[in-house]
Amino acid sequence: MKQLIFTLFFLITVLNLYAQEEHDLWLQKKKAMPVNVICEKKSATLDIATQELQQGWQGKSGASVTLTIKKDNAIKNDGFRLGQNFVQANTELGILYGVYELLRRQQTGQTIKDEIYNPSYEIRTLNHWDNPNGSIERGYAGQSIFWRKDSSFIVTERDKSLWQEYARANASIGINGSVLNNVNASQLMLTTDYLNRVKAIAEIFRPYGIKVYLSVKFSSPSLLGGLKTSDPLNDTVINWWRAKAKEIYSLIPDFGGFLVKASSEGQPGPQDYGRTHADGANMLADAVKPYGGIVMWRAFVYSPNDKDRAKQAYNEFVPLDGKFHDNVIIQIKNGPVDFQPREPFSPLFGALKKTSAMPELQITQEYLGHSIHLVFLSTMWEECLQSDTYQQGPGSTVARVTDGSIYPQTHTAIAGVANIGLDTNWCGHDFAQANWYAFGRLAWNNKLKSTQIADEWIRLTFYDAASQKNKTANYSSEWNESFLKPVKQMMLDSREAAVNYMTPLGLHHIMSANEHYGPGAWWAPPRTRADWTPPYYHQAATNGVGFDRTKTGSDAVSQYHEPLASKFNNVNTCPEIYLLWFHHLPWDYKMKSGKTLWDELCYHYDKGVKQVRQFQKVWDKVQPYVDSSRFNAVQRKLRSQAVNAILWKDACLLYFQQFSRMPIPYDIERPVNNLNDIIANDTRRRN
Ligand code: GCV
Repeated sequence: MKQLIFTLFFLITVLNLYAQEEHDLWLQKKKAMPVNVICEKKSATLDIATQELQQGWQGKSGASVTLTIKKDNAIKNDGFRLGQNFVQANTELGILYGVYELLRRQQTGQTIKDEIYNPSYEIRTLNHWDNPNGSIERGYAGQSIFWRKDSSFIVTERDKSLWQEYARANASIGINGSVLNNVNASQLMLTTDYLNRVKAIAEIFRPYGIKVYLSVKFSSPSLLGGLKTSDPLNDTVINWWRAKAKEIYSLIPDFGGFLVKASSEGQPGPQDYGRTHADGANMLADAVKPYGGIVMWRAFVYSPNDKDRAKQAYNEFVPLDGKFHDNVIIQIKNGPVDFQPREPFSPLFGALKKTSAMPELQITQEYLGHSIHLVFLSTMWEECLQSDTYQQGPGSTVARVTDGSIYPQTHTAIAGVANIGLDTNWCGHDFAQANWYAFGRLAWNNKLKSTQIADEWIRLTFYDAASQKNKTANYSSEWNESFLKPVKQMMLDSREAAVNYMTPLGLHHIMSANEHYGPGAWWAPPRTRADWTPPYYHQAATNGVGFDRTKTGSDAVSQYHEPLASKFNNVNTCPEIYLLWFHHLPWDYKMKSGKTLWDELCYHYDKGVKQVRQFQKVWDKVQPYVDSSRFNAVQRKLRSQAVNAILWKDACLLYFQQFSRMPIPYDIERPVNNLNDIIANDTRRRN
């Protein structure tokens, strides 16, 4: 009996330890060297900075580190100057960010020289699509860490410690804002119970420099205040929002402001009252202005009336350029449709010249395999941020037209739709943590390369995690060769692999309806909005495939500056990665490779599957360097990913083959699923 109890106790302890590694993200506990921290001032934030140094110092044993707050015009916002033994900043938060950077550089073996680090964006936020009942829209890592189903508003010790861990993780990568609820907002969020919980969250976040924001429902004055209208130009409505802002700021003096999804996908908005987005946004912006708040107004708008959904945000927002108040920022998804595995950048970037614009990226993998597929999204975001809009000639990248480099913006910001939930590992997939990390790093420095981000994340998350390997003298170089190198390559290839097995050559929005996981190119039930069905986007027919957005088609190309408009318009110069986004082409169209379009499509799908099969081999081989808990979890997920990649390939090739009427090249693995079965399963799952 004694033996059994001991064994059980041992097992629980070991399991907990493993779970702890998953839970600790990129902040794995390290054995620290003694360090003497010199800091003249005292505050909650500076105490955290000191404590972090003491718990994580990897420099010379017994070294002294000075933390100094001193005005320096070369340092912007919460930026900092860093040396081997000092951090200097204008603000306390700058000191904290500097400390995290110093520790990161020590832990990842990067050089530390006297250098200034300024953030690319002033506001770096996570958007949580968390509902008041604790569920998360497009969340794949459990329930909300903020809200509970039982509507209990008691703040437990467990809540507090989780929020603190969350705040610390964010601060360590420079994130300084959290929108705590879904953009499909409930008016409930503005009621006293919820606001008091927001206050409690804000108190935990404050020393880590994380401001809280709320998504608001535009019709709240009617729904909550009982007003007859929510017309933004109506005086009683204006006063209702002013009073609400006053109430919020009396509870949370550093409240960040509002995020608004309005007149979009059935959400109420100013257009319901014949008003414009500017009327709506400005009214809310005026309400929070006295307190220094901002409004992030989303440009994710489309209606079934337009022939091309991809054009609509531009059409609605460009005429309003210059009409928004200076504490409004237009939040724009990276692509013109919806967070697809690959889209060209939204033409709104570079079109707005007198209005602050901010990128919205999606960290949660709604269209990229949920928390089942291993897909490192940093390369996708880098591709978007480094895309040239040509707004003011070459070099006007999305990064530069949003961070204030090209024209002054009163506020600069970036948002990432979070993938965080109550799962022990926060993100559902151990590698999805890398996407949270990458978002923060790019928000701080929008010029960072994905290869550096992956390198840092792997070192911080996995070094020392071997449970089966004895540490030898040359363990570090062995680890670099046998773990870091192959795993990094797998991460860097993973997004292109997903594009290959899901939507190659510019295909988009051909996923299964509702849950957006597997393939669904055929889905178009009668009386469904066309722009919610895949055939609207792929336009497959016997004469070819692809959406004609050229000048003779929907003319979406003209929303881009020259020379891009002409480049995309001409089939010979349009990058093949965007080919079927901009062109409808015959199945036997000759590609640059000399293959027909049909064959090329087949080979891309096949390549995607092969890449995932290769990832499985890479992972199996690194087993000696990973703790068994994370090893097994990732191995299982890779198996599911392979099954799903094969399903995507089979479904898309068999479906499109009905139109191409051409054989699948004979050197490609034959489908193992029947199209009818795939469609039947898909339909069954949805019913
Ligand atoms: C929060 C897509 C998603 C929705 C999401 C919407 C948005 O349509 O499927 O879940 O709603 O984008 O970004 O507002």
